[in-house]
Amino acid sequence: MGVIERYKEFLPVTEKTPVISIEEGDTPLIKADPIAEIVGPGYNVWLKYEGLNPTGSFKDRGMTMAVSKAVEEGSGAVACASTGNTSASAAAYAVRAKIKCIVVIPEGAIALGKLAQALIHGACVIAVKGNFDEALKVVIELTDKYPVTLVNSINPYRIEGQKTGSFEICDKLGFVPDYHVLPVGNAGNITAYWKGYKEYKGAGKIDSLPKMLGFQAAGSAPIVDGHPIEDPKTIATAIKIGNPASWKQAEEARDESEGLIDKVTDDEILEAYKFLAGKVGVFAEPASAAGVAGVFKKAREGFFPPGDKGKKPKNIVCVLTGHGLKDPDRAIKCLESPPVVDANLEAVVEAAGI
Ligand code: AN7
Repeated sequence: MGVIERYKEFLPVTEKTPVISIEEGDTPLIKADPIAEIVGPGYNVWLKYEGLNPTGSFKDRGMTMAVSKAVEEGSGAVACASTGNTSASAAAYAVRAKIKCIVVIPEGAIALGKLAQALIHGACVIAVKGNFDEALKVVIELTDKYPVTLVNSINPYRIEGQKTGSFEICDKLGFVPDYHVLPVGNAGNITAYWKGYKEYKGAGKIDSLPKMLGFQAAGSAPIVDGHPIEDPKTIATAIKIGNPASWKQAEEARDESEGLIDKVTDDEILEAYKFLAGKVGVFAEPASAAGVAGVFKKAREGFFPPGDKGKKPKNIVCVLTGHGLKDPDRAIKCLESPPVVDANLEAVVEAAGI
């Protein structure tokens, strides 16, 4: 069962809405003690592993809604600009809906796995000589002028679907986390999670709200720096976005929740990326590691008040937005190549250091 079926009472769907689903959602919430140890005593850290969605990222939660509503409204085509994951998701859901999918990507700037996905699902993939922000501008114009539905997160149904992530966290934990941590790119997801928590509270399902902690990459941190970034830079290509569409909503989530939006350097992102894979056993893409890098940074700064002995631990949930296999080049680039030895026992034993 996908997120529409499971959470339809909270979603703008009716009996008539055709549900286009690939069984998204219901992703694991993994306890990450090695991260909690760094935060300090009295804390639990949980990883919402969105990389285990059908196309390997959180985008599927929003795409099931956006594509279902597009089909309900009679649309025959969807389009998006993308740093990669949105395009992979849109392409797959368009296949399920039997409609056309147009994907506009910044040339040479999306991770290999994501490009492979959009292509193999048969989307019409167009690379433009520009960055994500420029690609989005073109797609907005395209969908304004032609009968094609925009499925970037400006589409309100995307936010509706993505808010189900909050519901799952509360349902699985049985309580509300104290801190909700996530990377911020175009700022749709922080908007969606905050909406989800508020609606669950409004419905009486939970009785408190988390503080929202968002993290941008230092070279593309428009919200933190307070102005659009014309030429954003970061190895975390998913969040290489200089002028987020949901900027205002992200600030609202930050302020209403008494949280923060901060930035982390590429070195900090890579450190968290390797820590997740090497110490926790969970492989997430670099952008996803930005949230965890933020937790490390804030822990170093003494942001998290020390837990009280004997009291209930505080809980931090980090959303790992995309699977590590999306960007295999990055993993290989930031590590040493394996040694090549002769194909005999001695050589392998020696190389293994047994
Ligand atoms: C892994 O695919 O914008 O702040 O075009 O792929 O909601 O934009 C991706 C964004 C975080 C940021 N982590 O989320 C796209 C795109 C991963 C992502 C983000 C993205 P938003």
